[in-house]
Amino acid sequence: MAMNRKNLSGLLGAASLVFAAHTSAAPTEHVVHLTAKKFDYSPSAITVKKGEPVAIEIVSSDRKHGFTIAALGIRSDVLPGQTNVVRFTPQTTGTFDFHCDLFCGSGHEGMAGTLVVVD
Ligand SMILES: [Cu+2]
Repeated sequence: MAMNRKNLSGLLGAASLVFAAHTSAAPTEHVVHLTAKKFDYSPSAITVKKGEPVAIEIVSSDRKHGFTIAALGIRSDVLPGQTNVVRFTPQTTGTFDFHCDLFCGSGHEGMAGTLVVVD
């Protein structure tokens, strides 16, 4: 009887391992690399899919910038010397402007790009 219980818990352990492996493989994140510098973003246009989780990894090659997509309520500081990650899952298709919202010099006003969300 004790033997049976041991076998049963071994079986349950194996089952939960399979379950864990399955759930961790779930939604794949679309990673986008974005570089910020005076006074642009590269690339300046990003295309993502509606309903697909996105991680925008932003690196500054000079100074502190900002990154904001006002229409989606998304913003982050972009600090030099680190990867600044913005995560979201777009729920609506369309074209959304993003721009730098931290004054970074005389070209700051034009530091912008577009996020395109497609079906
Ligand atoms: Cu700026």
